[in-house]
Amino acid sequence: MSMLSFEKKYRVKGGTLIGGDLLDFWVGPFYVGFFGVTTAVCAILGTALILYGAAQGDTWNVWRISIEPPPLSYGLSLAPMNEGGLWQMITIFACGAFGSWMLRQVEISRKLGMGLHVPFAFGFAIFAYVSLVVIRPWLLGAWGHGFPYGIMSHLNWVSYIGYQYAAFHYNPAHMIAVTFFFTTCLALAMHGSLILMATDPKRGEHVKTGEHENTFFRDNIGYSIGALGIHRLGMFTAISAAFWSAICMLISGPLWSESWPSWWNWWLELPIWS
Ligand code: 07D
Ligand code: 07D
Repeated sequence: MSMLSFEKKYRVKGGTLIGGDLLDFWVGPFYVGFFGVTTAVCAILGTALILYGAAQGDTWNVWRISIEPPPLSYGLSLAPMNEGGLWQMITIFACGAFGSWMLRQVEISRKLGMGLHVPFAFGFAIFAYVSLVVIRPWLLGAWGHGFPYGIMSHLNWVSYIGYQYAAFHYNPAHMIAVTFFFTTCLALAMHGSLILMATDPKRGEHVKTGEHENTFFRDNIGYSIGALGIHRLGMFTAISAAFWSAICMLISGPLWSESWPSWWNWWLELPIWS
């Protein structure tokens, strides 16, 4: 059965969040829907504005193209196009594209009668992005605190903000986020390798099942989290990584504006040392 004829079984009408069955159809394998259209519109306009901004700049070197946010002096007001207004519009379209993509995932999940785990998880990536370019700049009172849209320039921004707080590694929420990123890699490496060793045997050998997988980990470390459990753990560590990343930036500036190492002075001042 070809994939498309198989998919017909799952091409269920309804489940849309807006517009009834107005755009409730597929183009090839892709579901369109209201939010498919808004994603495409926002993504095309955002990309066109980046290209327009690049045309105003002095390079077509893809690594060096950069669309800068407005200078801090513009505060939270709208800036002229060539002084950060372009960045503001691209940010609006980026938020529109990411938000629409998430809502399209919601519609597809509803059509298939599935949980909303995927859009929920993607929501954490969006939260991390929005915390950097909307919430934190807004809390600090200027859009100029957002990061520039360029491949190398956004790295300079990360480095610059890091050194602004002397040693960003001392930010406690950054520590938690980094730990969750590392744990996610550990969990995915263990899970991916376990599934491959069970289900991708040498030619002529039998595929093993969950019993083998559980037994391997019980023999190895005394405990197997199980088939459902590993996916719950993976989702938890991954969304926690994005969540604590957002928190580590939302507290940098709005809550703590000195160096992060000096935040730890509370530890040195504990009465137990005296
Ligand atoms: C593998 C899924 C595929 C996605 C890819 C990204 C674009 C951008 C834009 C020409 C894992 C496609 C890229 C559409 C083109 C223009 C203007 C996801 C996978 C392949 N970063 N970052 C990269 C973004 C931030 C940081 C690479 C985006 C924050 C560091 C790529 C965002 C901070 C390093 C990129 C974003 C930060 C990178 C590879 C948004 C903290 C690297 C990304 C929207 C989070 C690495 C040259 C990747 C690199 C890198 C894209 C935000 C830090 C260009 C779209 C401000 C330290 N970032 N980034 O594989 O090599 O992600 O940079 O928030 O070292 Mg970044
Ligand atoms: C924001 C991306 C969202 C993406 C979206 C989707 C498209 C479509 C289309 C491919 C959050 C985009 C999709 C465009 C593409 C197609 C077809 C993800 C986002 C919505 N740090 N640090 C982090 C580490 C240092 C600093 C986070 C490690 C230094 C600052 C993470 C180290 C200093 C910021 C992290 C280290 C410093 C961070 C990033 C080690 C610099 C942030 C992950 C080993 C001198 C950022 C919310 C993230 C953050 C961030 C890890 C070092 C500064 C925890 C491992 C000491 C200023 N750092 N860091 O957030 O928290 O992903 O952002 O040294 O802003 Mg750090």
